[in-house]
Amino acid sequence: MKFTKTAVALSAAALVLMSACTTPTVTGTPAAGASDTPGSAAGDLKITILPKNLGNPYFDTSTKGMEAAAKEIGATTEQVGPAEAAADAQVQYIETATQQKVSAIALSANDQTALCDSVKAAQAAGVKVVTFDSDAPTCRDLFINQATSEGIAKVLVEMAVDQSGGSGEIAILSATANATNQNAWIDAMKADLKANHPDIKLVEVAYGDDQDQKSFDETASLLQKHPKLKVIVAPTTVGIAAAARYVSTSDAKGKVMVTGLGTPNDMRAFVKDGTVKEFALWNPEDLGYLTVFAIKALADGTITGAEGDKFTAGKLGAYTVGADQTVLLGDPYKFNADNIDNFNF
Ligand code: RAM
Repeated sequence: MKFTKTAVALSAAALVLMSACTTPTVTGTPAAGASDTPGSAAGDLKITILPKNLGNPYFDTSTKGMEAAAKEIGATTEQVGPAEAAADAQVQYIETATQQKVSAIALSANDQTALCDSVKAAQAAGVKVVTFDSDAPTCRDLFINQATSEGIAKVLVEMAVDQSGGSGEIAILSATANATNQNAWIDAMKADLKANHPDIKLVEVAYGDDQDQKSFDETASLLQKHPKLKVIVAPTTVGIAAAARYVSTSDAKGKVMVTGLGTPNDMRAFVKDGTVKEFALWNPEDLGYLTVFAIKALADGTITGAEGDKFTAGKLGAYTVGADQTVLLGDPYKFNADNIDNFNF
């Protein structure tokens, strides 16, 4: 399986990813073949990486994959971004990248549509805009999707069903209220619950805004408001870690299970102490790596974004563009006490 092989192979280097920065910063790989016009040859390829927020280990890991791919193909990357996940805070970075005439922006969008004016201005200036992780479907050139919304929702619901015993109250602790990715996953979860699990009641969707403290406080509030709660599902790496930390030292430990999408390194202690039975994710490093190879293919004309277009993404192998200019990384993967020590990211 692509995910497993790669994740294990990457394990040696991954602990360095856990360092966090709290203020907007710029990081990057050294310039290769500098040019001040948008380039198409790999040597001219300049990529601005714009995650939802900085200081989030998930994006530290996807950026690491982008930098590795950029090094392989001789492209240049620069990571910029806001400290807090908000669409308006991302606009200025898109505008700056446009003025700098970079070749492409790799964007995890904090809102489906709010970034589209600045995205369209970037495109008009010759900049390719490729979303990864969280989409802006009406304006980007290509979306690199970690897994289908239905696939992610199915795994989240399966874990909630298993950990609740198939009935009773569950709550969702999400990221920001406008996040394209979490909202798509939550909609698909609601449909799955309604169709297949009528005995499970989703009592609340709370928003921790991908901030540790807010997610921690929202967890306390969910537990207080819903004394019969059985499972908190947090489809965000920031939210699940904060929820598990709160529950692990509260009376709810052992009564309310925490699950969702997390990184193995964030969740390891909570799996070992029994707060978390099982959670899921894909490999964010692979997502970043694939994104840069897709950008290269778009920039050099190997693909246009049309369904059926094919390109090769280095060590990950061959990919085909699907419907709606989307490239799919693969399926989510479940982590539990039996396998978590095989992963280090
Ligand atoms: C957080 C972000 C990101 C999401 C992961 C699961 O890091 O919200 O967009 O994909 O969680």
